[in-house]
Amino acid sequence: EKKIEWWKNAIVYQIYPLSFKDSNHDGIGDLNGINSKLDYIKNLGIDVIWLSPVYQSPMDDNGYDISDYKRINPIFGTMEDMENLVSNIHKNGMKIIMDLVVNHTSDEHQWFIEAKKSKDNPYRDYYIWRDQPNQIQSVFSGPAWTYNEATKQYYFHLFSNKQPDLNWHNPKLRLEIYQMINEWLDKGIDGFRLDVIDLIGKDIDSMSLSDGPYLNQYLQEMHDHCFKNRDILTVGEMPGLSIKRASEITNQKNPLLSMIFQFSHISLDEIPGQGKWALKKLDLVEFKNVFNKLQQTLFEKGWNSLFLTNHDQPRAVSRFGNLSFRKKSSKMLATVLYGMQGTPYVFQGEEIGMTGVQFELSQYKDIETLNMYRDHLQKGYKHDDIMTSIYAKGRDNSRTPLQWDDTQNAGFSDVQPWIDINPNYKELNAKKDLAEKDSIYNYFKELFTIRKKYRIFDQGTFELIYPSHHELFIYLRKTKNEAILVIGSFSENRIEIDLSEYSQYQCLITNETPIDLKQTVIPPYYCAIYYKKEDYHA
Ligand code: TEU
Ligand code: CA
Repeated sequence: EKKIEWWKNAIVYQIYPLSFKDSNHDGIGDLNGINSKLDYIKNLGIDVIWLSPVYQSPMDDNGYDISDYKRINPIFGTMEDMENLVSNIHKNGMKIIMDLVVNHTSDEHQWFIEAKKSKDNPYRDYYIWRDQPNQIQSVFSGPAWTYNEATKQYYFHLFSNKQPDLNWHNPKLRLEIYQMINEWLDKGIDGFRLDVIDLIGKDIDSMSLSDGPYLNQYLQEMHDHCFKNRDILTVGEMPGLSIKRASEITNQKNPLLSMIFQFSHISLDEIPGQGKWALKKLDLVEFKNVFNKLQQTLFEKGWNSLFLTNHDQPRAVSRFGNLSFRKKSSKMLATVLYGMQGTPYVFQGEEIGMTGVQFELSQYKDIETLNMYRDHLQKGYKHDDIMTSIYAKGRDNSRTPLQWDDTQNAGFSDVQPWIDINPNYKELNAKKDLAEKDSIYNYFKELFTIRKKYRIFDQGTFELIYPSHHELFIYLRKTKNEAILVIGSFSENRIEIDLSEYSQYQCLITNETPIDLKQTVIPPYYCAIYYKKEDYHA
């Protein structure tokens, strides 16, 4: 069988360092805290750790506003703590990819401090300046332009006004970025997650932001200067990219990136065109159709990531599962997601079914949430309606500290953390989960073991079964000599369905006692993977 690239069936675990584990009693997660939990991560069956940014930053957007790409933020530790962590991750047979945020810097980056001094400063054109703003709005509410008194021009920032967008049309800037990327790769890290990399080809004046006219040119140049001759994993966060473009960018013949984060499947519970805060009930058939399109379009062409959540999204079980069936639906979501073709991503806490929160407004920390609250209030929205949207889609849902055990502060820290702990930590924590026979962690671990044992997961075809069913997500994957049937129920009711044609398949894993497929009833939030070895047809 042809050898496949290691990152195709590697399991990636995303760590949001602020909220993972505090080791020096300041209530803030840090590098040495991560180091103390490598066994927990390794035992889950993780191959790669994706570390959200730990570079020097004023933390306006929790590190996605970088003021020095070459220094570690002291709140997370020192450069030797970082080098120590990288070497321990490697000693544990795992790899580490870092978060590369190069669409913008912090306004406290030396380049911007220089650029805003005068119009003829050598760094002026590292950023985007105009005499007059256009209509582009910031993702974090308000205009995407801020006036700079000293030089009487506006600068562009798609995110906060402390995150000025870099001017990628400037070849000098691009070369400095490539040099920085190579410095990190030469330190021995194993790749990058590239933050909103779909934006670097933007053309401001034609207001073309995501997937702009220069995207392929700059990605090709970055690939040729940095990634080409290295055995690394690069995953591009590309919220605005179509599935077809995703296939082009990751095309196996000339891949500009190993894979991408595509977002078509996690914008289905918002009113189309009105953004994430305008809530709409998820239609499972739409959800299934998007995954089907992703699987078909990328099959034997490009490569995809498999994720349901991250530090920007709500908790998976709160959004797509059911808290009255928290354990079963956590396992069901993982089974349905990771049974597909692509590289699996687990966000910290997903492996123990952590849930979202419903805080008081004063407890929220995320700039996106706080700006949105003020903006919606000004537009006349009612407090309770705004809070309903924040409970459903606020990023802090996924940023509360990891719940290690039921001691004070959930074992995350021995002092008050930077953000409050989810009040359910006493009954929902890693220690308790691992002690239970129906542990979610141990289910994920078993699922990943199975995923590695059978090649069908990274090579099989994909076909929806009962595609128009509104409560069951069932699909069939096949190679010439194997087949698996993946079943996930999104319903709290028992469902009648005829799957008798698969009654010869054997159950590999399930979230309760396996049902015999001659039966016709699927229990609430049931999930399972059934397997059959096809006798070889010449
Ligand atoms: O997120 C980019 C992005 O698309 C976000 O705007 C996301 O869709 C939104 O926050 C959902 O609510 C990346 C990082 O993941 C995010 O944490 C940063 O805030 C953002 O870029 C700017 O760097
Ligand atoms: Ca700390």
